[in-house]
Amino acid sequence: MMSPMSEPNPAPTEATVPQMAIDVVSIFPEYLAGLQLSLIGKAVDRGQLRLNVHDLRDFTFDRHSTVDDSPYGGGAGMVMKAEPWALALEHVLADRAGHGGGSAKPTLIVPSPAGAVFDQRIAEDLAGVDHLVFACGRYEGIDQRVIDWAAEHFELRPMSIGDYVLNGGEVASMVMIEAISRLIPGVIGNPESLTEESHEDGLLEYPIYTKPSNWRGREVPEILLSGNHAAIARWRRDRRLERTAEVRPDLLARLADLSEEDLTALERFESQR
Ligand code: 6GU
Repeated sequence: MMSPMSEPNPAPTEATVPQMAIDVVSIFPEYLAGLQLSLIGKAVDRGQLRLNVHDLRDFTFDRHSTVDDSPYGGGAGMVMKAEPWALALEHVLADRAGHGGGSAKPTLIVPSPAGAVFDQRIAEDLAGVDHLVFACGRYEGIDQRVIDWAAEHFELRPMSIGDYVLNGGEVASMVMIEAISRLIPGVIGNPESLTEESHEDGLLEYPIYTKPSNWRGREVPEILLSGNHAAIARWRRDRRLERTAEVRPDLLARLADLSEEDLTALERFESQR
């Protein structure tokens, strides 16, 4: 299993070429320990993913391992100093060269509420990249000059996970790593469950049920017990349209390819409201 610190992963149990390398730099590397669990940890064990978490304080040389200082121009809070970040990112670049590297620049994701909003389309895009680096800032953010410097060595992607404020980039990075890594072929068990899920085609998922068919007096919708696969597929499509219209009308507005049947179903839901 991955060490939460800067140690490389142990040798994979099977000889596999990693499909992606992920580096995370943080002052709280222990935060990222959760990535060892479940499917992501297994992919690391199988050698499909190379995952290294680095402690930013390993790249400081003063007695207090200082990573922050007060902002020029004044203002509240602290700013992360440029030099530890430059040294950490240079370490990641050198490490990449040691692993044969790719020809393209690695992608540097800087989690920040000021970034573009991460979504399923971006996750799919990033799942095709061979090396992702996450720079988890804390405090008010990172000195802009090291971000500008990094743009010369990395494909820079400032990313937000939504319109709210977190204390740092660690949790946001874990969200993005989970969303991205499960799209890498072979990392998640069942590829069909990838195509049949919310957001994959812009609609929310239909409601699902399992045994018993009567639970505390509540029946499973009868059509699901009918064995009529075409009718079940239509029912599920209708429930997806209904749910999306109800909860996320913004998603429906973006869909161009709704069928005649879909539009009729939507009109029916609309007239019932
Ligand atoms: Cl990526 N980072 C922080 N600190 N706050 C956020 C965020 C990221 N996305 C939304 N809020």
